[in-house]
Amino acid sequence: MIPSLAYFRLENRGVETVSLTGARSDRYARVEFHAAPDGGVFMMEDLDLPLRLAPGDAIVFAPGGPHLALFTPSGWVNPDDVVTIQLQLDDGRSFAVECVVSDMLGRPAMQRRPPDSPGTD
Ligand SMILES: [Cu+2]
Repeated sequence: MIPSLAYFRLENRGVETVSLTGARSDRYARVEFHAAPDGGVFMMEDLDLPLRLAPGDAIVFAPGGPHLALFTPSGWVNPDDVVTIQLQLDDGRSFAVECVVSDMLGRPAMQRRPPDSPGTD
C-alpha cells in the first residue's frame, strides 16, 4: 500500500536544542521519518532518529527530500482534510503540525475539476 506523504518546514525557534524521536497521527496507524538519498526516485530509507535541531536550525520535508510517510489510514482521507501529526521530543513533550491534504499530484481540491465534467486537459 502506498503511504501518504507529509511535507513541511520545521524550524527550532527556541533557545535550546531539541531532539525529535518520532511522530504519530490519530488518522494513521504508523508515521515514519524517511530520507530520500536519490531524490526519492527509487530509494527510501529511514531518517536517523533522534533528529536534533539546534536553535535556528531548520529541516525541510519536501518532495524529493526527507518526508514523513503515513501508513494505514483509519478511514477515508480526502483533499482539503487537515491531518494533525504530533511530533514527539525526547523530553516527553510533543507538538502538533497540521497538514492540508492534496491529491497525489499535489493539487489542492479547488484546482481539480469534478470527475464527470468534460475537460480539455
Ligand atoms: Cu518514504
